[in-house]
Amino acid sequence: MAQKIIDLRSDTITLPTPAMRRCMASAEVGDDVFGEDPTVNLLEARTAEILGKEAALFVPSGTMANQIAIRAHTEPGDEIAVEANAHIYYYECGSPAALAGVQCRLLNGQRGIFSAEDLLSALRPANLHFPPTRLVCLENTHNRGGGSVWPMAQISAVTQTARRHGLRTHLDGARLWNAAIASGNPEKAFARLFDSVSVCFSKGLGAPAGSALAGDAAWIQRARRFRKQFGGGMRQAGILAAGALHALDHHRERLAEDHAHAQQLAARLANCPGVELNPATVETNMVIFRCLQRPAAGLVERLQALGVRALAIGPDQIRLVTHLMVSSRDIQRAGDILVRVFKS
Ligand code: TLP
Repeated sequence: MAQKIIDLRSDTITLPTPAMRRCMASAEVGDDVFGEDPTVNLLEARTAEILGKEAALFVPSGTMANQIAIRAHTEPGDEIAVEANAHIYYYECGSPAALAGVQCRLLNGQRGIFSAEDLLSALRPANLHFPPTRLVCLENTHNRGGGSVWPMAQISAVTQTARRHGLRTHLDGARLWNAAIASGNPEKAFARLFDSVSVCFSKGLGAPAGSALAGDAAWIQRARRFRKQFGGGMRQAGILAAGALHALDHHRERLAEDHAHAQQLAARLANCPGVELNPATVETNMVIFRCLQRPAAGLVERLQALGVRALAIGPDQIRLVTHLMVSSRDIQRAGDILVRVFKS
C-alpha cells in the first residue's frame, strides 16, 4: 500500500474533521450582510469575548482581516511601521499600497521581533515632507520568524511607545492561539495591548476558511464598511462560522501537541550535517532552518519523493509546520526521512 504523504508545508492545509463538518452542515444561517446570520453573530461575540474586545468582524481570510485593519486605521498617503519579514508586508501582494494607499516603513527585527527603540528610530518629526506614521503592526506568532512568540514585556514597551507618539497598534494574530498555548498567557492578555487584532480560524485551528478582526465597537463598524468595499461581505456565512466555533471549542488546547511535534523534528534536524538550526528557537508549530550545502528547492523535491512535503521559503531556507493532521507516528516517520535526506 502506498505510504501517506506527510504534508508539513503549512497548517493551512488542514481539512475539517467529521465533527466539524457535522456542525457546519447543521448551522443555522441567514444573510450576514443584513446582520442576520445567527452563527456568524455568535462567532463574532465569542471571538470578541476571547480577545477581550468590544466587537469582532468575521472575514474570509487573514489577509483581508489585516488589510481592512490597515485601511480602517489610516488614510491614503499615511505611513505604517511594519517589520521587514511581516506577513502584512512580505506576503500580502502589496495590499497596503494597493488597497489602503499607505507606504510601509520597514523595521528590522530578530526572528520578527523588534524593540521600542527600533520603532522610535523609525519615527520622524511632523514635517511637510514626511508622510504621517499612523500605525504600527506586530505579528505574533511570527511566521517568517519561525513561529516566534513575542515576550509580553516587549509588546508592552513597543505599544506604549507607539501610543505615546500617537500611533495606532494592530496585531496580526493569525497564530495568536499558538502564542497563547506556548506562553501560558491567554489571548486577551496579548490583545489588550493593541487597538485591533486579527486572528485566523483556518491555520492551526483547522477550520476550512475564515478569520476575524477585533477592536472597539465604533472602529469595528468602520471596518465593516471596508469589508464590504473590499468585497468580503458574505451572505449565509454561518456555515463557515460554525466550523470556526467548533475549532475554538475543540482545537485550541491541542496545539500543544503540534508544538511538541515541532520540537521533535527540530531536535533530529539540528544533528544533521548541512542544517543550521537552533532547536531552542522552536517555540510553536514551525521549524525554519537553513540548508548549508544544497539549494532548498532541490531538497524539498527530494523530500517529496520520499513522502514529506516541505516549503522552500528562500534559496537556502526550508519551513516545516506541524498541525492536527500529523500524528506522532507521522512525525517519527517524517523525522526518519529528513535525517535520511540530510545525512545522504
Ligand atoms: N500564511 C500562509 C502563507 O500566506 C505564507 C502560511 O502558510 O503560513 N498572517 C500570518 C502571520 C500568516 O501566516 C498568514 C498566512 C496570514 C496572515 C494570511 O492568512 P490567509 O492565508 O487566510 O489570507
